[in-house]
Amino acid sequence: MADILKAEQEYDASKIQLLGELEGVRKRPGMYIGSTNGTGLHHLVWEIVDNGVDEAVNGYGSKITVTIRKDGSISVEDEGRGIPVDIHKETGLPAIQIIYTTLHSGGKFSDKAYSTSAGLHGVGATVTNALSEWVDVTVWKNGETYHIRFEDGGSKVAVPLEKLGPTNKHGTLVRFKPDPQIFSTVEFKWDTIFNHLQESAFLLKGVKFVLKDERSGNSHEFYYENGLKEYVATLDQNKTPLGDILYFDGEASTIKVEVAFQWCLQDYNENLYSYANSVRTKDGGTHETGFKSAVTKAVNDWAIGAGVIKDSQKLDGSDIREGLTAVLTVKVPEKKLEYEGQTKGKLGTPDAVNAVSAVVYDALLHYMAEHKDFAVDLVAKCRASREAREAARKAKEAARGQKKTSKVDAVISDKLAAAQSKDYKNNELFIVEGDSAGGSAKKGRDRLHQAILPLRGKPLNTDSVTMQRMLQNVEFSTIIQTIGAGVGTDFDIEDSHYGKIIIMTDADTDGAHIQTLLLTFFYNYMKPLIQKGMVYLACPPLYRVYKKSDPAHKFVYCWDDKDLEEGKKKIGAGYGINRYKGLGEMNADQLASTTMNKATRRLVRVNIDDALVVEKRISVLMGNDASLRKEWIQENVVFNEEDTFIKEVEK
Ligand code: 1YM
Repeated sequence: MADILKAEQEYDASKIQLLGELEGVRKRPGMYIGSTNGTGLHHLVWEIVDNGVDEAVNGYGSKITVTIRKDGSISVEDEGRGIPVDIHKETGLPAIQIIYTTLHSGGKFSDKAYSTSAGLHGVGATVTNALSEWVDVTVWKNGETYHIRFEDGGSKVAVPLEKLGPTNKHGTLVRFKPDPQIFSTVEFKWDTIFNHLQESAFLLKGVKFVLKDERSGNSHEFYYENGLKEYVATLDQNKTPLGDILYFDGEASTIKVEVAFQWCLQDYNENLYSYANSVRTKDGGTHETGFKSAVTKAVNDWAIGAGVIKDSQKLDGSDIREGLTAVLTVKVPEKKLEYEGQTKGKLGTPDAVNAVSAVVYDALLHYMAEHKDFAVDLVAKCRASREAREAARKAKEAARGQKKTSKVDAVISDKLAAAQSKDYKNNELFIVEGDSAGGSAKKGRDRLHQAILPLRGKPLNTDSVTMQRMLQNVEFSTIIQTIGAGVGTDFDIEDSHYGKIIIMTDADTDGAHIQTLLLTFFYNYMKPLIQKGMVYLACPPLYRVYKKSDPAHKFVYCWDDKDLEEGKKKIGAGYGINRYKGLGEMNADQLASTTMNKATRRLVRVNIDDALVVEKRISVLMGNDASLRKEWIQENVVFNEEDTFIKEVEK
């Protein structure tokens, strides 16, 4: 055994090509951190935080502190054992130096059973070093304080490992400054780090995460004694729950399973968030399969056993999962960890199916037997979901039938001006605030590919009504029929008659409110449209600057105050300014050329797929504070590259 270890070590040591590896990371940062924009920048932080989290997961230390510094650096501190500082025999270098300057060094220095960073463990420290101006690492270990400093992407050991004196602390402090030559932005975002740490704290109950921002003086602590249960409570904070949050955990075939879930009324989505070894599995996988089949089987078995439904009336999984919020985590030993596809978004480990269902099935069946009132209500809700789904399917079929009778769209609503093309993917649906702007939009549109649906007044707030109520609402039933792809669990994006849904409102608070109400509808009932980035906000200009001597020919449109300053310069002396307060103030040509024409318009793509962010949005946006609302829309809406304007947004 010892010989094998030694042989492996020698093999590894021979592979160490110190500078080559760091340079490789700098040449192709995207391979390691995905991108060099703000998202990539924050990846550097996650890599270091993950190392501290791994330490905590393995039982060493229960507090992780992240501090955003004024000088553009950031530091991460844990209370674990401290990174090893002993001298590595083959190279004569301290272990910490190897850990920070070579890739693949993780395995050799760690015997972690479960690691956070999905097979990348040990690489993170080196990647962060390679992409930083400098990194300072302080280690408290064996009663001694150690320090080492790297500069220039790790290529220089600016201060070799040194002892700074005795201590009774233990842990690791890593402070680094990202290299502005690598990143398009080096500004750390409070919100981005806040959300990430909150998610980590939910997943790792009992570990305290502290975020401090020395730029603003803000600080925040996350500590969730009940972990996943509090995660679900936060996700459901704006909803009406049916029963309590259930929590089950256990271990089967060496896989540790933890799950919390709750059903809510008036929520027509399935909200399943899964993780494997603390890494989000966006595309699900075997653990989700196990969870779904256990829930379906337990609910049906209870209902049939209790005589609430007959054998022939078995409920579909999708009807049972309507309105279900669940957070599922599995810890899979490294040896068994498998992913499907390229992106590690889908767990492939076959044993996870049975491990999860073994933990969930018995526990849920038992819970239902013990809580009969809840069980009865739940089954009633599932049956109502089935009925609603069948009604929605009929509505969709009716819409399909109308399509065949060619004069379709006139039938849907006399307000809709349909697109002529049947090339649906290239068609755009403009949902327009007000009849007068709707009229201009109809005149100015590209009839082949652009359809216009004017809305009168404020749409219904779909957050606070049942699906039945929503379906009775003329505005929304028209939108559903116009899009033609169903609604709720029955929604099928393949059937959408439009590749882009564009919300066009005035640039004022009423307009922002209408946007929010429409987005709430799309989020609640046609979520795939948002997830696939098919929902947009139109951006009408705020000003038109013209030459007083030739207003019809010499003018520019301006979208914000910076544009306005440039516009004034461009037009020169003798300029006048039109300020557009609403879409209705533009004529058809103006509206078309500024807001609808593909070549000249600006669109923002709505990009909301983080559930925690969405719940925050709902409390902010449905509240009464219009300025918070506006701020949120500005922060969380992405300007789409394809549509000429780029604004990066962190999630
Ligand atoms: C703020 C960052 O890196 N903490 C940390 C890292 C490590 C250890 C302890 C550690 C691990 C082991 C033994 C072991 C290590 N990480 C790596 C690698 N905090 C931070 N605290 N002794 C200490 O796993 O056996 C190697 S050691 F490579 F994964 F980065």
